[in-house]
Amino acid sequence: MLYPQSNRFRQTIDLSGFWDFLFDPEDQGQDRGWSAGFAGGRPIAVPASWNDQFEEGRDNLGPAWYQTRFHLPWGWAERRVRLRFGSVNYLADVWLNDVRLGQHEGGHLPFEFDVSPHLRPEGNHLVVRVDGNLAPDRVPPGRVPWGPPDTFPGDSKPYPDAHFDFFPFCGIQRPVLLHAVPQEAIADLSVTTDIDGSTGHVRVRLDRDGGEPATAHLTLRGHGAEVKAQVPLDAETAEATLTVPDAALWAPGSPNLYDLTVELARDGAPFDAYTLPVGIRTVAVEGDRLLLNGQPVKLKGFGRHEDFPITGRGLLHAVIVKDYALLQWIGANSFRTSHYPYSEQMMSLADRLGFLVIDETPAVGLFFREDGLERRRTLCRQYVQELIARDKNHPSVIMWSLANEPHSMRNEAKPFFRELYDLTKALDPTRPVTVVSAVGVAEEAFEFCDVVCLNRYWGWYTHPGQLDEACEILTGELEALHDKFPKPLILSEFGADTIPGCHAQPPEMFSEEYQVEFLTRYIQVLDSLPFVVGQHPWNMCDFKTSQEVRRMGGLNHKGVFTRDRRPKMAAHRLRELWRSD
Ligand code: BDP
Repeated sequence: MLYPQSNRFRQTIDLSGFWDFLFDPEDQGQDRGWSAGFAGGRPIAVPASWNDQFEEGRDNLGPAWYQTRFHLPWGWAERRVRLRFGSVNYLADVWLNDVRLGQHEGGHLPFEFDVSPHLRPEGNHLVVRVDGNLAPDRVPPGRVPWGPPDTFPGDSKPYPDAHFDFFPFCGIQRPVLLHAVPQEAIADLSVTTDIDGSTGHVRVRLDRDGGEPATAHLTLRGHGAEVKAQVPLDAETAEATLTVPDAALWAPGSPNLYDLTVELARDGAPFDAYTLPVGIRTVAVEGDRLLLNGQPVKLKGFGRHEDFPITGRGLLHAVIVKDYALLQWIGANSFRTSHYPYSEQMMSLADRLGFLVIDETPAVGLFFREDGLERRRTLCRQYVQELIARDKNHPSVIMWSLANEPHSMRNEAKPFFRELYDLTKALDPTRPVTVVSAVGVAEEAFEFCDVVCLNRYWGWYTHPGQLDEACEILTGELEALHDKFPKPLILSEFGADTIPGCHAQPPEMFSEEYQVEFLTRYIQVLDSLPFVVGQHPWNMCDFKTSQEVRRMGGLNHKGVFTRDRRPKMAAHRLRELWRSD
């Protein structure tokens, strides 16, 4: 799925701004004809979560209604026009000029409609109903009936009752774009790269709308090279390989990108073009090593969240820039998109700035009881397909994560993940696949996953304040895990809640000193085990959660930066540790 762009043949406009908004407490909006437009709405910012924009919005998960009006720009009459939503959490129903366009389930992944037949030159009326409610058969789930074995010891019901540890922000959280493309457009490009000595190979698959004879002209430019290929088209798909001698490879520290331009032409007259940044690199697992461009690589970075005051999970370009600046400052080379796909803007900058990304689906808090299992399976399959369609061309994406901390203790979990793993590999055989687990050696999905990702909190939720014991258990456990699954291992979460400004000597829980000690001791263990190829403390920044007794001030305080991105002592410590090697 190509991100919309503007060029000689394409044009994109962003419908961001102030829309009208209304909660629908009785869920009667549709009966009242709101899909054709409603009166009495209040202004709301799009994109942004709605929860922190008004007093009564925070714990209200909808349904709610959005509307906006727009005129078509000059010259769009002959074009095909698509309407694209970057992320609507959770369930979106969309109408244009009172014509129902469709529904999309699942926040964090884009969806679009061909709206050409429904457009008027002026006075178009776009209406969206958004339902952010939590339910056991949604993914991620919520309002899950209480009880073991699907709840971890120590769990208590949060409010709102999410089955995951971050606030269930709702609304239109990423841009809504209108984009005009030619009638016979380039529909998709899929790029994979390979390296042979110093030569790079860029394989391109082209999908297009319409199968009339035409020619595709491909040009790869950058780093002093200009490589061209010409492919006659007589079907809807075509493939070509571009060979780049002395390729400038993509890697953290040298995020070399080429521009691939694909132009379609007939009888010498071009009628569509698209330019995609391409990074030439390989990623592979060999024994218990993770290889980037054939060289062992170790990940240093964080699990994160898209989370910021007022805007919630809404796209904020400045926060993205700031976060990358902090990641660079601290010496990180990677992050995981815990616990859902991040914005396309975040992903493009990862390509540009050279970060390695573990790209995670929205499957967090999965449980495997019968109620709703089939629907959760269908949704997980959909998310894998949508995520790979969206992110397959990013060189920064080095691994797919199918889920975070599924409650894998039931027999149903293993075949569930086997199916998802096989689907992922069929869609993208080039990248390793993982499941981020909290159940250690009991995680049966590790048998077939390419990389073992484990989250651990010894010294926090268990063995509080006892870091000697914590590190002893951790070491033994990681070794046992490696004996059972001799694969690369990433400690994908470890951390301690820390109240900024709280100090204690000797260190004790919640103090900045304890977080420093905790992360330092864990990292010593991880650095001593050669099969550990990644260390991702939890979390980069403090982030908002539902209310519960463990979450003081409505925040998870495991950030090494505060929610407004100020360093705690641990940030300085990590910087010393990570920048010295
Ligand atoms: C892990 C979860 C993460 C939580 C973290 C914590 O993967 O989402 O925020 O624990 O408790 O279990 O801080």
